[in-house]
Amino acid sequence: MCSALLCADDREVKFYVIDDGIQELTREMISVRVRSLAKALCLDVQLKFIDFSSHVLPPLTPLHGTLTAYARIFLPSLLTEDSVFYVDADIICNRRFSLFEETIEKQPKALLIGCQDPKLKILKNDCPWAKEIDVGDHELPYVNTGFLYMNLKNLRLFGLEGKFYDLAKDGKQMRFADQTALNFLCRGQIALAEPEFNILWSLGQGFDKESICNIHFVGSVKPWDPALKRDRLPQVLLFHSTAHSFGFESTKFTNWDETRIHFVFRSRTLLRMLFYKIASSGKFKKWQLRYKKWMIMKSYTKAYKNSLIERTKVLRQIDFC
Ligand SMILES: [Mn+2]
Repeated sequence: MCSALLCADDREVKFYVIDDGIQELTREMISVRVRSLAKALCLDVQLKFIDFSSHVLPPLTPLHGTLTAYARIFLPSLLTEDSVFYVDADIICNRRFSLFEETIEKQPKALLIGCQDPKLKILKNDCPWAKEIDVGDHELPYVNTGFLYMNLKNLRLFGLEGKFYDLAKDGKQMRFADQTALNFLCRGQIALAEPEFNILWSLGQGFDKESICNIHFVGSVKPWDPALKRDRLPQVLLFHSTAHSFGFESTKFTNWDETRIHFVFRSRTLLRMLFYKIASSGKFKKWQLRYKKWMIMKSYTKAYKNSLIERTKVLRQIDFC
């Protein structure tokens, strides 16, 4: 939320937090942090927690153990606004929201605007109802629903919730929860935005993006997960250093100099596999460690540069209370 605030261009920002059982203390902490940052940035911020825990849902496939992901499908009735940016809690925003405006203007009728999912790409790759639709629709772009512009006005007219309830009745497994449902239901009425608004970065992956982008920590294990043993992964470092820069106390964040690496090496390319084979033979332990450190450092610094470079300029002037 703090990172999203820094990417806002309007003086007035309204946040709605989908609350599916956030603890009172955490809610307070979120309010204090967001309000103090807004004050420092001279922004007028409103913050509301929407209780989703009492929402009655049909039997659904959970995502990462909860049904909260489906909440965005109900935003047309939970909110009164005409449109909203939906942003997952596992995203660090770096890209100004105003850069999205041109896309919205070009696609006034679209129900949703999102970024194409780099892995799934087209509808047929995640569509349990593929047999019931036109073959032509199989090739429609498939978006990741972590970052979405939702035209709530049009979605109300479209009757999204009613359509979703009908869909849930057939009991088919929705592999990616709301994402599976939204891509199917809104097919043909989803527009694409620049991929930089939602760059997926899962644990174990390197980072090679050159431009300022929103970073989405996908996967069931998140960089802040206390159960995560590998706490020197670039994603973990980026998350904690970002939290640190916003004034959150972060026990895990340390400087590079202090970093000791215990990192399960993962690689896809043959060359790296070969290198690993040689390096793990014991003779080359020193090189193996250096190589790992270099890999982590490269990914982390690249992600850090591409994400915080603009923000740190602002943060230096902020005195957190
Ligand atoms: Mn997510």
